[in-house]
Amino acid sequence: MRDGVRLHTIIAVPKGAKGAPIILNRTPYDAGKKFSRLESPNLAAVVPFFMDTVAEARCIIVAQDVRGKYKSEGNYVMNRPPIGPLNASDTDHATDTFDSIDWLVKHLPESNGRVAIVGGSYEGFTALMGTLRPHPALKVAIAYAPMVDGWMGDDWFQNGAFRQKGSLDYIYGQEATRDGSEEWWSGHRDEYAEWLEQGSPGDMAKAKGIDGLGFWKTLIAHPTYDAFWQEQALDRFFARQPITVPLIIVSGLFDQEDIYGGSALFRALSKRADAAGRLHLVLGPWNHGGGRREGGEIGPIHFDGQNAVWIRRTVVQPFLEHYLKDASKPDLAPALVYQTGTDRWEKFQTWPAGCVAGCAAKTKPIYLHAKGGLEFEPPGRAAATSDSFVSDPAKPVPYMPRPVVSMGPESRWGEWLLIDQRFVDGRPDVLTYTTERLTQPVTISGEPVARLFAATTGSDADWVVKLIDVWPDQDVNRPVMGGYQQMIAASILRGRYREDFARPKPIEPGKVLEYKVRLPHANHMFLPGHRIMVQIQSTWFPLYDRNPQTYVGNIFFAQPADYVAVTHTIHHSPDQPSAIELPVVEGAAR
Ligand code: PG9
Repeated sequence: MRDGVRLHTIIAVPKGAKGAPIILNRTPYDAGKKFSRLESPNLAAVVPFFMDTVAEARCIIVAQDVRGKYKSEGNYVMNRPPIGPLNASDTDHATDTFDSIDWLVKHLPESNGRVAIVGGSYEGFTALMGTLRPHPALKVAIAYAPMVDGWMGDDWFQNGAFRQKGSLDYIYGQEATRDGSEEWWSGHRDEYAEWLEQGSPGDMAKAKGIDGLGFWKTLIAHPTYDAFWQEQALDRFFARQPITVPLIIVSGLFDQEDIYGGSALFRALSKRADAAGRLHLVLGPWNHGGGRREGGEIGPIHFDGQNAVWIRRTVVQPFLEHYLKDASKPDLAPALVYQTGTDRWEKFQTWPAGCVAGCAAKTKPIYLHAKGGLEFEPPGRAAATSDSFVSDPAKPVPYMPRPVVSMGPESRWGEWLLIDQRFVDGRPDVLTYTTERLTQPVTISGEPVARLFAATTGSDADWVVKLIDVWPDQDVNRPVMGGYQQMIAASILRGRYREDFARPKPIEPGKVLEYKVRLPHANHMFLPGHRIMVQIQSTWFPLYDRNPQTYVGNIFFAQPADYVAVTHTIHHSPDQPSAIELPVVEGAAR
């Protein structure tokens, strides 16, 4: 690199290759592992799934350890920010990509001098960073489920709630050693029990000895959406840059790690003139990594065939071939989004507030009613105009059925967003609102937004909102789906940020306040015979840290006495009509 640091780079050149494009992947997860999916002489079998088509196309495949990881030299910085206010050095992923490409095109006579950068998640982040001040040989980028904003919804936080399980163990594995040889350990099968014993995230960090690690210290110094997060949010950052490299973003509707970034980046850039024909979004029925494998199912939920393989062959590969080999330009819609419920792909000119030709997507509130009702009509004068529940941090609502296992062979981490929600339905601290059986389909396309009128006897609170498709009581084709409560979109908001993500404020006990909870994007048809359901709760444990419900300066260090059981109240009256604004598509064909 320009500062003399050497990056470990593995180059796979197909035998006899001539005039071959270069596919570059820059990883914090061991470049060596990129060539060991299977033990095979067939390159397409050896490389990761998402490299199958480019391997079959006999491209040169290059994997590189990012600075400071595995066999690369230099110091490691988690998600190293671009050179600027957050990075005073003269190197970042952009310069390291530029220098690496410069070396590759000058030293690989088998190449045609054209490069694509491709990667997923963190590697999607490094791929996007590679398009900043790009080398002229970089012709195209593919970012699968890129991490874009770590506070709004990718990896570390979601609307201010800390995604503790998944972050602390990740930081430990990523930062404790250069070669990832130190793994998170646990004396519990049930993560729910382990984290409940520990108390706050700060207690867990101390117990595991990670309180000295760099990124942990960074996290606890930036619990709010301050300049540290805003400056490096790639949707905000790239909105201030020209679109220099044609890009396809391939993200998942049920991505439990980076559900926010792909759509957010597309939304930030897609209306610009320099995006036309050069920026595309694919949103598929995938969990984290599903778009980089086959894509067929998540747990018991089945989707249409090997849809991820189909996307790579019919969308990604032609896009790459156009820019790498002068093949004809594929006719791609700006956004290609899978419609769940009907299992078909839809082409959109804009996203979100998506709408295929000839219809109008508009938000249509669906209101909470007394007695657990849910209707498109606002609530009238009813006997009960609110529902209350005791939120007890000592008995938090699990985010998956216990024993909660998110690592190892029993892990349900990849499917938890689509687990049947009946495991919490009926809990006294989970409010459930349901429509009658639908007689007509209801189609939503875009971003649902919940508006809750809520009060608490505490001085802080989290609000979890889950939009659910309830299957008919009996499914004749797949009995396991009878009555299934399938989450379509769900999110959490830390109540202290209700007015300003950067400026937390205590909640005045007993005061009814309005909370806006933006849910992940959805493209779904609720079919006749199904019901629409909304569940509201205040913990999602141990994935998210518990809100002590006493307002404290930094929840990372809440003390045992701060955790108090309080009563939350959700209002559904004509004056305080809690509802979810659904992006309903009128006139959508079944
Ligand atoms: N979601 C993982 C990650 C991305 C960025 C930062 C931290 C973690 C990943 O799969 O890479």
